[in-house]
Amino acid sequence: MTLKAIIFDVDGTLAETEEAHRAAFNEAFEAAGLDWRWDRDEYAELLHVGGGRERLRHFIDSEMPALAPQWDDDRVAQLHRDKTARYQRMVTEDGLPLRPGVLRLMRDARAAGIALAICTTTSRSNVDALLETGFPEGARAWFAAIAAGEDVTRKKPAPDVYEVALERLDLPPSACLAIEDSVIGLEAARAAGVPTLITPSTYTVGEDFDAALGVVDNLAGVRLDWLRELHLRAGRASAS
Ligand code: XBP
Ligand code: MG
Repeated sequence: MTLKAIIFDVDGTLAETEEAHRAAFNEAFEAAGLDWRWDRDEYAELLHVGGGRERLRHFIDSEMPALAPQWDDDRVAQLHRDKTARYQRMVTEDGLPLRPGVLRLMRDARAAGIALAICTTTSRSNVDALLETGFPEGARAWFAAIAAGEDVTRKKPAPDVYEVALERLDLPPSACLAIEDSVIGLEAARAAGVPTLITPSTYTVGEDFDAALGVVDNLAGVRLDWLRELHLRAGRASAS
């Protein structure tokens, strides 16, 4: 089937956002008078839980179960809201550069009539913050569909957020290609039937991407013709 849409993951794929997320978590912990601090190694482990609120819940339940009764879901959500505000301030005030090749590939796809979509476990407001700072003005209109964390109850690796994006695009999964940076993103896209190219981020390099269509260091060298060919081959392979 012809390639009709490219679905981009956000965190780790459009930009190396996770250090800002980690810093925002640690700032929120400090502001709340908590002595929790996540270092890089611990955060790399925690990233296997998709969604910051879910990640916090998992951390409390697994690392400090004795405290869990004091941390109901509302309290976790409140702490996560503060983290989100801090993250957005970092993105809008400091800016976060897009990864190499992202903008060019998007422009080439648009020029070729291929739709763009976004599929992420982070919040819609975090996506907007990145769209407003890292992208040219008006880039929000480039995307035929945006599916974010609040659109689903089950986050990646569940396929739900991809299913929402496909519904909004009104396309079958075989007409799309996902670009992800992580194994949980790959699992989510594949579970929704979307062939996936991986561009590992600093946090996910070294994960097992055997199930991906391909793995590239970044999108700088990725040409649209090559992507179309990759997608076509995936279609032929699944038909045979
Ligand atoms: C990666 C995630 C997100 C971010 C933090 O999202 O799992 O949870 O780590 O964002 P993506 P929130 O699907 O874009 O790779 O704290 O807003 O959840
Ligand atoms: Mg990601």
